[in-house]
Amino acid sequence: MVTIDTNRLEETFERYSQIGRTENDGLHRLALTDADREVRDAFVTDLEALDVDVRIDEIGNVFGRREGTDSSAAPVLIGSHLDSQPFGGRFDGQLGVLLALETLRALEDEGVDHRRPIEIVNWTNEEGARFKPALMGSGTFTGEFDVEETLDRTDAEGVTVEEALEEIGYRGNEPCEPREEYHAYLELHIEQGPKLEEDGLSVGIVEGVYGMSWLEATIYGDSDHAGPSPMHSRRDALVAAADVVTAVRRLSGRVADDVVTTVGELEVSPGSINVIPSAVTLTIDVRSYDDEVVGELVSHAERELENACRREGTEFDLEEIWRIPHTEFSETVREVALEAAAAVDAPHREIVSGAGHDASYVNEITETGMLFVPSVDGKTHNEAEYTEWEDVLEGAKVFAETTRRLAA
Ligand code: HGY
Ligand code: MN
Ligand code: MN
Repeated sequence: MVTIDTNRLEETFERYSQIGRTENDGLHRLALTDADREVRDAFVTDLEALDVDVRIDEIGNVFGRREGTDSSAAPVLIGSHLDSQPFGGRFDGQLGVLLALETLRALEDEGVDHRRPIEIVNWTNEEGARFKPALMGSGTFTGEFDVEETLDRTDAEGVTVEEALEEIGYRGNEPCEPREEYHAYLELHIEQGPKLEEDGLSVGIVEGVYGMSWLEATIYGDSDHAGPSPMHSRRDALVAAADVVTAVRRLSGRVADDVVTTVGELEVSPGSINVIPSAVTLTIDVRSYDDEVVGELVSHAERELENACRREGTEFDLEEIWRIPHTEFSETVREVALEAAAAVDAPHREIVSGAGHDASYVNEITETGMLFVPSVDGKTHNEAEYTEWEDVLEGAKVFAETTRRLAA
């Protein structure tokens, strides 16, 4: 077994949580901002203190390598992401990186020999909040996204990923691709849902992740004066958009039981109190464990746009900005995790993830698994996001033991 130093883990978690901390104890640490630079610096410093070989790739993924007794063996990769949502929580992503760091520290303390090298990673821009799409670092590393296209992606201000990486000093020299085969990848993450808490369990062994699609629609109306312009002849882009928002909400519960739909962004132009909106841009996020259902949802969303625009006399254009099929994680890694959870006597169950994770793309290149710990009230992407510390410690024990077994 590997012994977790709970005081050290707590100190490190609190120290990282100060970086980009909001006044309500959440995190505002968008990818490639100054706060992200600061937390990356802390991470690199902690890795160097561990005498771990640090390397940074051309889109800023940060790796650390702890050699095993057989340096020719395929390494085990562990980690998650340090970027956050705007006004997100302290546990989403950060917990997974810090439990991986604590695992390396504990192995070092106890002088535990492991055959395989172990690599730790902080993936660039998992959230897709500032730069779309999500899972940008892992998706580029595994060949899902082209490096040049990733570097050219822009945020709402028109800043490119490349400029932002240069700005914070994390445009590394290493190519953004695997240097060798990995033996396995393991990521611990908060559940971001209510199931583990409802079951009174500390650890989830994740079977897979929903498929999802991100759409961006712009509806075009006609700006006119809020006063004299007759109601019957108006072409109000926001009225059509409002129809679409409620219609998208009604899609959940239709098509399949597990369907979830969200309109998270909506931008009105010109945005003046006495001008009829001429254009509205909105995003649509639809998910299901069944990839065919995700495809049907995209068609339903397009039809809702057509209906709303026919009623209001507006036009629209629609772009799918991201699609990822559902993920089924490796049976082998799940078996090792189940044995580890039993060995450390952590109460656990298998579970499916509605939230996207870097592990979905890493699953394309190596045997991959995930562990969950509970989210209080299922709350997440919210400053109130919280996980009880005893659950963190149960998760840490299972994570460290699973890592040790995979690297044996
Ligand atoms: O969108 C997601 O599920 C993840 O939080 N990026
Ligand atoms: Mn996350
Ligand atoms: Mn997230």
